[in-house]
Amino acid sequence: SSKEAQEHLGLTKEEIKSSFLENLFYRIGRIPPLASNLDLYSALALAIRDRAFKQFVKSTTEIARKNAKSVAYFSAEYLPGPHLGMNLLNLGITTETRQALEELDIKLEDLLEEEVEPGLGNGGLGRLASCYLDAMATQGIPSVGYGIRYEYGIFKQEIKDGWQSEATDKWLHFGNPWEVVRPEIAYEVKFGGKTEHGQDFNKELHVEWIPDMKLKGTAYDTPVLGYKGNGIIMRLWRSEAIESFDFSAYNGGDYYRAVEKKIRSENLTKVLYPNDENLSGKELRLKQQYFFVSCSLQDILHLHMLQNRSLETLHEKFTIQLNDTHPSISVAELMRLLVDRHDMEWERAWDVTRKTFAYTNHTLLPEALETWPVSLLGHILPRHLEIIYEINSRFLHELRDSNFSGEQIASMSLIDERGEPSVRMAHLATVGSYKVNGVSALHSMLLKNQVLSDFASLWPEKFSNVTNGISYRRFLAVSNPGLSNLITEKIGDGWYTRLDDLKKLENFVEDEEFQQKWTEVKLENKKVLACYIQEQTGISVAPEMLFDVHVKRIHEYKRQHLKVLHILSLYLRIKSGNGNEIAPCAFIFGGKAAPGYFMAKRIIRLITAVGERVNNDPEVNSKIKVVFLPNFSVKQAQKVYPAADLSEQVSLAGKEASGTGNMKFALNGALTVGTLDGANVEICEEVGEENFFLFGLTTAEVEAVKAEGYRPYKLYEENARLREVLDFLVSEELSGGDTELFRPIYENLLQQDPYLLLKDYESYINCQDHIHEVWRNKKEWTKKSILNVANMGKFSADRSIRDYCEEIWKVEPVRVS
Ligand code: 26Y
Repeated sequence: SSKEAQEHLGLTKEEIKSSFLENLFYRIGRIPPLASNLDLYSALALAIRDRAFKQFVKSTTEIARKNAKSVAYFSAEYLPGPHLGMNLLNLGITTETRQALEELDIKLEDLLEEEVEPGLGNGGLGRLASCYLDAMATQGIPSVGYGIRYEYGIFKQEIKDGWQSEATDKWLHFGNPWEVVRPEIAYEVKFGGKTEHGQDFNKELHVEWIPDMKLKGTAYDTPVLGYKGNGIIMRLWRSEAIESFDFSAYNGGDYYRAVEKKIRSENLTKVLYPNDENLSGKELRLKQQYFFVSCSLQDILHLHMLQNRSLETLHEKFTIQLNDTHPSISVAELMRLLVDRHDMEWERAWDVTRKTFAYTNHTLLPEALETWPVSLLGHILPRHLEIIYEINSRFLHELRDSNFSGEQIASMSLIDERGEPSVRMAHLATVGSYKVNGVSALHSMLLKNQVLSDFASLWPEKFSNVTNGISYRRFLAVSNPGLSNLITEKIGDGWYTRLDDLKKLENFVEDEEFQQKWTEVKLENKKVLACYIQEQTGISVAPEMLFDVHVKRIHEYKRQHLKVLHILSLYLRIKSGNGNEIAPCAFIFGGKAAPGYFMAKRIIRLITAVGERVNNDPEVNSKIKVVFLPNFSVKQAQKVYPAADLSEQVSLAGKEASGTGNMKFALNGALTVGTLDGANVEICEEVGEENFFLFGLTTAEVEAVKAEGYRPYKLYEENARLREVLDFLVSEELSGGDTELFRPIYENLLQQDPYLLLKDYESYINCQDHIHEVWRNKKEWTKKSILNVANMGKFSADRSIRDYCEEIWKVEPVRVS
């Protein structure tokens, strides 16, 4: 019976030990003396995965019994990070497992190091999706995370001669103990061909889509545990050929052609696109989006019909959250499934569709708003293009009846007719959803008043904000045990489920013994990171230095190069003998550049060049060090945040939708230097301006500067010290002779400077001088650090998920023990 099966899944030390050994023997085929760390890790992971599935089965049984409303989170990206440590925490068996392994002379920490993380996303958006699965599971929200099982995730970044180079991410190479394949859960997906409009036997109009290619998506499930209780799954689709082998071709003797079809089908989910800004007209990318959306929607309709009689109540049992526009073809696909496959009338279907989807926007950057050329979309998805035109024609009709001008109507249309006609996916998502939200207060305001302002005036109640949040169980409890234990000693462990509890730390801010321990923990974490840096880059940094950290995707709008200008200014100051005020500091960078993003790759080269110069100059290298940590990932991030003193959040105001790294740093006691952008605004509000280093223009000031006609060259001429720094960029000294190396950056800053580095320069440098002053007063710094952590309660993903549940989804938790 299932009860018996689950009795093997106990949580005592003895039970964990015996099932670990069983898994090692029966599933890995090894005994401890002959096993590698990878074997041991795999056996432990399998033992833990079984326990995670047990929680999932319990939760699902209860949800089914109640026929409760569920959330389907649609995301083309996930960045779950390593599973093992989190699952142990969530099952409450970290100590028991450590002891069980110790009795076998195995160190848990060694096994944790073995795990290869699934890099199935680019950055913030993918990581957010994973934080939300964690929070939904914790709160017992009936939910599934749907996505794509990329065989190769985000590329592995290596630094060669100072440049980024990309290698494939073979994350499945040694197998994946966390997933279970479900060959019986598979759906057919069609592409290309044509449509035929005719009448069915009842003389009803009927559309038939005759594709020229079909494949199937198979489900791969990974359990995601909540803290001490519920379990949900992340269901990722892998593309496969419908027949694994083309028998007619094979029998005809053409073995090669028989296999070719299989290979072509499997290509679809082969690799994640490593871009996080524009990706114009990539056919395979559109196919990926449609593929996962179609599988997921078919799965949802199937699950709905198991328990309900009609698809007309779909929106009462499911709500689907679109993580940006990447899954927004869903709107047309659900219409197709309801109208063409399930014979629902257009109006009914449209009503159900608009009550089912909600859309989260993650960017205001015009170049990042997705559009698909009409010709491409019609070629790959002919029926969907017809449906989009039908939705659009009805929508524009509605607008004509309201008081919109012709110009407004053209700008709201789902089709952009200005150049090559293309479909505006954000408009499709907005029209097809019952709610649209941004990801921070500032971003939601700008979304409503600028990017989608006409839609907001048409449907004001449709727009809302849900400020992003993070999994602090991962980014504090698991990754920073030193600080976690210190916090728990003082205020108990209630903060594991109620982050607001951290507020109690304010009572101890003047407690000198506590302050002392606080700095000791940070120093310990810095020693660990210093070792890791040494190992990874060969650069030695002293743990006593101020660790000034800038980790995130490399983008001009995020302004890593503003940080570089600051470093160069310090370098020149030290060289000219004016460096006494500068506290010893290590500048630590990390982040990937999209492989085709010229400027971003130059910026990486610039950082490594500055590093070579600075780190090898005995006149400066006792004062400053510059490190570029290759291959930033969730796993690496968990080593970095706990050791940071200063968090760099320096995007141009109005450009960073939210940021979530900013939250992870502050939660680990780093102080932030930042602009009034994204969630920085709210972090600053929570921790207090006196505990946050603000600089730079506001969004309104940025707009004013641009409206006036910004001329960066003028600033270059006026500010001698800035000029010295910029000229150093193209000096032989920095580039080792190749003065053309950084000229593109130099020219860009002097001619256009689209992200106003020169405008914010003075304010940034002054702010950094102030930071060094505060840093020298250790007690002052420590108090600010404690107050930052104490006021991070708002930024818990648990709170974000509660907001989504209450204001958007109207979904209730279903809890199990
Ligand atoms: C269309 C394709 C090229 C594409 C792929 C990935 C476009 C965008 C992306 C990823 C965007 C992303 O990561 N956005 C970030 O989302 C975070 C979570 O809301 C925000 O905190 C962060 O400010 C935003 O840049």
